[in-house]
Amino acid sequence: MRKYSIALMKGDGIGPEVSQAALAVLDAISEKFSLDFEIVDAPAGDIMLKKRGEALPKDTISAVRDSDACLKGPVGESAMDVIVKLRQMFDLYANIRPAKSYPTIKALRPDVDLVIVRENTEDLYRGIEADMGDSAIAVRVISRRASERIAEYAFKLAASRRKNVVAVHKANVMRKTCGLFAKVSREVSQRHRGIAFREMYVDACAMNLIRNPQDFDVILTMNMFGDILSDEAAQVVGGLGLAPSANIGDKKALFEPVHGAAPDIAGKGIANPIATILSVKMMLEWLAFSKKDVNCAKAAESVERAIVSGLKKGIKTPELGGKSSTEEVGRLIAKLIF
Ligand code: GGG
Repeated sequence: MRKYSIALMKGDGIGPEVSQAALAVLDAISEKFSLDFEIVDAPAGDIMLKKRGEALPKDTISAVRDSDACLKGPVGESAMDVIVKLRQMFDLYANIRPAKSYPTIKALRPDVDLVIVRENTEDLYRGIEADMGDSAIAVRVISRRASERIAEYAFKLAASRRKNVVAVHKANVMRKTCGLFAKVSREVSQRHRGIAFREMYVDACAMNLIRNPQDFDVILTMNMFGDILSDEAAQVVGGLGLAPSANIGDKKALFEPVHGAAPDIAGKGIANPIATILSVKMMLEWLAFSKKDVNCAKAAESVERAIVSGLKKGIKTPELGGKSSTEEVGRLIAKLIF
């Protein structure tokens, strides 16, 4: 039986509830696919800031460093000190955010299947900001190295999908930063002649995600545009409650729902755990690839199968029109794992 150590960061707000539901699914996977997951608590977020004065304590960083993979719930106001810092610390340069239509879910179209590949380590999210008299300024960092490796990631991913990449930028206005990203994307596209490539300004992309979402396969973009477009893409296919993500580096990876801590519904038992459960699926896919573990690949397929089957049975939280609680969705999806 292969054993994996998973650093679990439950996070703030609805984080503990959705994480608990995902753990129920992970337990079922463990049993059905002979996989042993050792869950290591790795607390972080507003809750730790309040308790210990730091949102990302050193022992949590060590737990992430020593783990095979990290599963993270949403954090509240300390996102910059937790997730943005972890991405930079562990060089998790590729933020992968799929948006897919699922049966029985009200979406703009039933045939959306796209992935946003977002550069995850630089841009305005590098956090270089300063007060300047009555103004405040921010520095936007876009490097050739980071642009090239994320573009390579996007083209390689597209090769396993519908072979179509759209690079999203705003190079008509941000000539230097977006200009470099666009130029490097173009250069990388020349190395992948079998993949269709086009460019789109971010404002047009925002519109086309509503107008023709089914036309997108892989969207390649920078950090902040990717953050914004991925919330929009999630809504196109039914909402943030269904949106998972992966933060992938060469050696390490962290998986988390796209959504935030949603303090307004925390503790009510109505948060949708599917985004976190789909993040577990992405974690299993990454373990399958990085550890060459066929059982993890089979387990990943079973998670999506169980979710689809659950949705068809009406296992849904209230925002999707269902009556199930967070705990029920986790428990019932876990029962459908085979
Ligand atoms: N709008 C969804 C949300 O609040 N996501 C959490 C968040 O802001 N994470 C920071 C990031 O992904 O860069």
